[in-house]
Amino acid sequence: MKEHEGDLKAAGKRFAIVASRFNDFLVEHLERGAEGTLVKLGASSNDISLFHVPGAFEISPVAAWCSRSGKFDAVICLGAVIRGSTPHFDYVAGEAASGIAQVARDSPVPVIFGVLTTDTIDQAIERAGTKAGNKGAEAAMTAVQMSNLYEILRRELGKTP
Ligand code: INI
Repeated sequence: MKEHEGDLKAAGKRFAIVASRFNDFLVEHLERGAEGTLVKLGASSNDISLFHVPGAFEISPVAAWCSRSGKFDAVICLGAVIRGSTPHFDYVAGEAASGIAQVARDSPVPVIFGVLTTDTIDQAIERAGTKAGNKGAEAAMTAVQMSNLYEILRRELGKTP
């Protein structure tokens, strides 16, 4: 059996981070977690571009643009949607998730979901670098692994359909 898996080497790769300003006291930690992880895995800071959008609802169109630009090997989407602070949580969180999933399916490069969707601010804080790790750092690891898997897929199977 031939087994294929992307490794965690980021040297020479270019990354776009699309991050929302809403709840930026949390999202900034995700940004730092993502950038730190990419650099730790070998990426150069000069090869990381950060695009800010107002809220999680606005992430997917910008992620789509980045993903089709040919300038990045992966796109990392970061944000925080908290149920406690909005009656339209379900719309914002749902659209962020389904919008990003749609972009990922149509994209020639991996598009990674690093958006926190939690019931409370405390749960979000836990996932932004305290008790439950840093979702931005996890998203960055996933981006590196997937970009290397896409490289294998291109080599083995040709261009994306
Ligand atoms: N955007 C977020 O990223 N997180 C939230 O928790 C949030 N709340 O609470 O409403 C939120 N709303 C703004 C939304 O993403 C759009 O920016 C806005 O609706 C304009 O399109």
